[in-house]
Amino acid sequence: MKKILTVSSLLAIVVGLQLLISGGIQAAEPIKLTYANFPPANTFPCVQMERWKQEVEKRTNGKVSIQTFPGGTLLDAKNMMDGVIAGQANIGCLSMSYQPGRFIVTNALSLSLNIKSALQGSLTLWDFYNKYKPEEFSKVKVLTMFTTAPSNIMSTIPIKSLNDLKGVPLRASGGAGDILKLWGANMVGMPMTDTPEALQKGVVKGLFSSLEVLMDFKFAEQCKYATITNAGVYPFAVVMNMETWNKLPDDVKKVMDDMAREQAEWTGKYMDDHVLESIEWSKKNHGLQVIEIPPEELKKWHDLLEPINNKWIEDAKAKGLPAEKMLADLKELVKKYEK
Ligand code: 3IO
Repeated sequence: MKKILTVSSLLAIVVGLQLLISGGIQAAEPIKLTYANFPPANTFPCVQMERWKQEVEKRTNGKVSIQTFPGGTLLDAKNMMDGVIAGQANIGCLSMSYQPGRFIVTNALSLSLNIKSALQGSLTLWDFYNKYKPEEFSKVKVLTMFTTAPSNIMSTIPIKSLNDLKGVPLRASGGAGDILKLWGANMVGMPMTDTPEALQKGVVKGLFSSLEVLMDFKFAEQCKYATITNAGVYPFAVVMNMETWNKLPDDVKKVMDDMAREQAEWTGKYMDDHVLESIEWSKKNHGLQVIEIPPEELKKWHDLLEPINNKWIEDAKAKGLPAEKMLADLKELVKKYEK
């Protein structure tokens, strides 16, 4: 009896110790991942980054630990994709508009599609990406995608008509930039992160993007006018280095895969709410004037954008893509997520 007790208690000690050690190793040495982002920490791409980090750490019970690098401290706006492919960061968040030719399929989100909200744009983009799994993302693991809310003109001078817009230097990028050009503005292409300085120096008289930047970049200090055009969203992707992904345990991969669409939805909602907050903040603190174009006039602005979609079809076809079918599918998705 005494001997049996000893053997079983010894066994219990051994098993207990093993659990302790493995648990201890797991707690002491989580899988560490770096996550690079280009704009400042308070802007929406970084807010969604922190939310993703927290949820992944929670849902993997601390098995994964993510170190975030906002403000271009690890990779900047234009190096994001190549930096992640090269492994300079494990994860990166990029604005596809900075390399329009590189992300031709998913940049279709910034065509003339009448997307009304970031939530609608984000869910549309996520489904569209999954339907076509475009070549341009084959070297990375895509963790999520989302879009901004529709773009509007923020400017230091009031813009109430197409005539007012003629030749005015305004910052935009990619597909949103093509929209400004068709409206006759003097489009100046640059990443969002170069815009504060360009505005300060007077190189541009405003910008064309989603309105939450009035507050987050304090553009409302200089841009006292917002002309509501609701045209063109900017698509974003969060990508992981493929080797990093392949080495992750299956349970961690599952947590990340299960979060992908949810993260798109979360970010879309956050953006839509934050745009409203930003408009109120800008009115209250900087006397922002919101300029509404009469509907029949605004229709003319939107009708001018027809060539954008046709040009995309031409370019996509030249790359051997089923462009007409893709655009038809994209329009279907936009309709599906209208509500
Ligand atoms: C954007 C980019 C970085 C931080 C906040 C932002 N809000 C809207 C955008 C989209 C845009 O204009 C861009 O350059 O990607």
